[in-house]
This record gives sequence, C-alpha cells and structure tokens, in this order.
Amino acid sequence: MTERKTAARVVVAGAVYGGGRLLAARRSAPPELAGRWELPGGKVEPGEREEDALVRELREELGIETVPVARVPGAWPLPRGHELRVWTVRLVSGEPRPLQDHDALRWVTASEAAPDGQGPAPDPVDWLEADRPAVRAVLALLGPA
Ligand code: DCM
Repeated sequence: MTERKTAARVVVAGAVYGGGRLLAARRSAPPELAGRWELPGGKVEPGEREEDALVRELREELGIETVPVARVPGAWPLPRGHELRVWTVRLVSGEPRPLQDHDALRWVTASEAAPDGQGPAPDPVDWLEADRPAVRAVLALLGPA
C-alpha cells in the first residue's frame, strides 16, 4: 500500500479542561492561521496511537503532562485531506505555556468558548473554522461548565 492510498491523515487535538474552563491556544503559524484559536494538538505519525500522539503534542507544544480521557464523538475535515479528531484530556502536571506554534493561551468558560455565542460573551474565542464544530461537540459532552 502506498502513502497516497491511506485513509485521511489524522490531526488529534485536546480539550484540556479544569475548573469549568477549557484551554484555547492561539496559533502563531502558518501565516494564514496565525491569530486564530484552536484546541491544541497535531498530526498523528504513521503507526502512532491517536492518544499517544496527543500526549506527545501537548508535551511539545505546551510543556504539560496529560491523560486522554474520552474521544469526543465526531470527526471534522481539515485542509489537505486531514481529519480533526478531539479527545477530552486531563491535565496531570505542568502549567501550560506556548512553547511552539502558539503565542497565547486562554482558559475560557463555556460561554466564551461557544462558537455561536449563547448569549453575549464579552470576549468570545475566534476559533479556526475546523475547530468550531469540534468545540460545539466538546461543550455538548462536557456540559455547561
Ligand atoms: N488544525 C486545526 N485545528 C486544530 C489543530 C490543527 O485546524 N485544533 C490544523 C492546522 C493545520 C493542520 O491541522 O492545517 C496540522 O496542524 P499542526 O500544524 O498543528 O500539525
């Protein structure tokens, strides 16, 4: 089987939550995505388990140790044949810092995170397109914080 025949390549992202808040990360690259917010994560490497990729990416990007809890139902299309999958994640140790790919982090409430704004949030999150439905699914799973 050649590389080109494999199924959609998976990008896995984490819904890191705690204290009724969800962690949002602002991308610093590439230029077309810079300034927009995402659930942090990255590409699953060939042969790598989704959960392992997520733990690795969150360690590299944010300097935190995490444990994936549950896969959020659904999968969302990304450019170039990638597919976004999301897991809820428990923060085990470390204070998240933007070490690479991001230039800001925010712990947001459910109403700030809501992509469609359930009521007036003073400072709503400008999520990347692909993350909008994913965040809706996360909020549905976690419930109102
Ligand atoms: N991506 C996204 N939303 C996320 C994580 C990633 O839209 N929560 C996109 C951005 C890139 C691609 O997936 O186009 C690969 O991500 P990365 O550059 O972080 O490996």
